[in-house]
Formats: sequence, C-alpha cells, structure tokens
Amino acid sequence: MPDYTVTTTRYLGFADQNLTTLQSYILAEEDDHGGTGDFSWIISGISLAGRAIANKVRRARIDDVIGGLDSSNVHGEEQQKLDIIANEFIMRCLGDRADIGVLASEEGETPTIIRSPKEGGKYCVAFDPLDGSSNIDVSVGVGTIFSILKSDHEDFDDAEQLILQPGTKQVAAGYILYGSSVIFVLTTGHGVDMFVLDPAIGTFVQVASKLKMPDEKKIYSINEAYYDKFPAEYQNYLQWAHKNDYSARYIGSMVADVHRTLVKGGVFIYPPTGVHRKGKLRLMYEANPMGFIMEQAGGLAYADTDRIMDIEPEALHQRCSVIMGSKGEVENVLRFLRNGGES
Ligand code: P6P
Repeated sequence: MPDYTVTTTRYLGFADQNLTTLQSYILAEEDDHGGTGDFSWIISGISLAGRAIANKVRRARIDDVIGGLDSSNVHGEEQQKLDIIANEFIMRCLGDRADIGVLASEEGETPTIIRSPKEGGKYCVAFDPLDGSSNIDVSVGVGTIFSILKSDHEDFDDAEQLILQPGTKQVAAGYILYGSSVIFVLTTGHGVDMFVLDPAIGTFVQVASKLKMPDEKKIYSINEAYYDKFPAEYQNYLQWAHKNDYSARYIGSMVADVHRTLVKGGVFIYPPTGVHRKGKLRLMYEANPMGFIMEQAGGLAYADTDRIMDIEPEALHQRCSVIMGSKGEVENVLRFLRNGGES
C-alpha cells in the first residue's frame, strides 16, 4: 500500500507568496455573521467588481472610456463613462448574490430591491461605484466606497425604508482605492484590515491588520479655495493651523484623501460651503462607511458637531459636512466649532 503521508519538502524560500487572501480573511470573520457564508459571498462579489473596475480604470485611455457621457446623474452632475461602467459591474456582481436585499448606488435615484427579507434578502449595500471619477482623466487615485447594513424588518413600503439606517447599524464598510496599487480596506467592526491586489495572482492579499491611526498628525486636508465661504469657526481653525506648522494635503478624491489620513494620520474636512450648505459628501455611501473605518482605526468622524454615525438618515442621497481622521486632530477642529470659533 503506497504511503500517502505528505512529505513536507524543506522550505526553499522560493514560495514566498503571500497567500492570506481577502477570501480566507472573510471566511474567518464569517462566524460573526451566522457562519452561513452569505456575508463572505457579498465581500467576494465586491472584490470581483473591484478587480473588474481596476482593470477598466487602468485601461481607461486605451479603451477610450475617459470623460463624460453628455448626460447627468440624479444629482445633476455630468456622468463619467466609468461611473456607469463601475456601477454596472457592481450591480452585476452583487445582484445575483442570494442574500442581497437592496442595492443603493450614488448613480441610481432610488434603491433597487433585489429580493425582500422574506425572499432571503438579508443585506443592503449602499455604494459609490467610482468616487472622484473626474480625476481619472489625469490618473489621480479614485475609488469605490461601500456600506453594508442588514435589511431585517419584514414590512416596508419602499426600499428606502429598508436601507435608511444610521451608520451605527453598519455590519461592514470599506473602500477600494485605484491608485499606484489597488488597495482594499475593510472593517466588519473588529478593526480595520488592508489588502493589496497582487496582479501576479489576481487576488487581494492581506498586508495590514487592525490598523490604528496616530492620535495626532499635523496634516489637514481641505479645499481652501472655498475659504471665504466656510463658516467662521472653520476659518478660525485654519488660521490656527497655519500658525502651528501644519501641512496641507488635498487630492480632491475622497477615497485617496481618507486613505492617506488612515495611513499617515491628520484630518480630512469638507465643511459647509456657499454651494453645499450642508456639505458636499453623501451620508449613506461616503461619510458613514468612511466614518466607520476612521472610528475602527481609533479616529473620529463628525458632521459639524454631530457624530456622523449617529445621524438618522432621511433620504438616500442626503449630504453632510465631514471632519474625520486622527482623534486629536478632529478634536482640534471641534474645539473651534464648540467654542464659538475660539481655540
Ligand atoms: P471639491 C469628488 O468629486 C468628490 O465627490 C470627493 O471624492 C471629493 O472629496 C470631493 O468631491 C472634492 O470636492 O469641491 O473639493 O472638488
């Protein structure tokens, strides 16, 4: 009878391939979500869509999918070709996942009910398929942002009722940054983990676990072109920062600015402005997921003086202002907002 004992070959050092993949990570996390594999199936759907979007972003000029479509989205903003492509990829990759109930995209006026809770639709996913897409023309990092909630109540008149929940109800959130490398950052409420797409094997491999932001870092990220339109408290904070040796970093793509803040520390701010009196960024699929990540990494996330994740949403596309990042840096801004603009 042949001996089937596996003989472990001596480790030769040639197989130094990181094989801790996003999939294996999520399967390990699955137990916290009922252990049925449903939850990991959603993340694998987002991972697949992210790899397809990354390929399109890389090839945008080659495939001539740069620029706008001469059409506007529900917000009256010109749609970029890649916005539609990215949205299509995510809808296709998630639409056939058995436990998806509702999909809500920045590109869609109303959420899409895929299946009711009675039909097994357990989860809602709110997402911005390609945030910052206007930067693609100049090869600046852009990203996909997603927020996962449970759609657990049976009776509902419309999809918005299922998905309009405060950020504290998120079961997971994350983003995919299409930058110099493709980064997948995820939290399921047990810290923040980071994965990088290894093009050699076409999968996301884990590169960091339980990421923590430094409590302080003298970097602020804000579009100072709107300085004159900011509320006085924000202007006073900026004057204070100018006098206290801060550096300014602003990419103009939320995923890239927030990722830098996560990795290096600092504070990302989008205040109310003359055009966007409540702030420009979207609560459900930008501020909430990014706020979850920031808090899980030891930071803070506020909309003026309100914790972002406590906000009771009233509409899918509602906007809010944003102050998020290192705990000490967010507290510096809040000090000005709470003390009538004094430091
Ligand atoms: P502004 C990109 O258009 C976006 O939605 C976010 O990614 C980014 O943080 C913000 O808008 C930039 O806005 O007004 O500074 O160009």
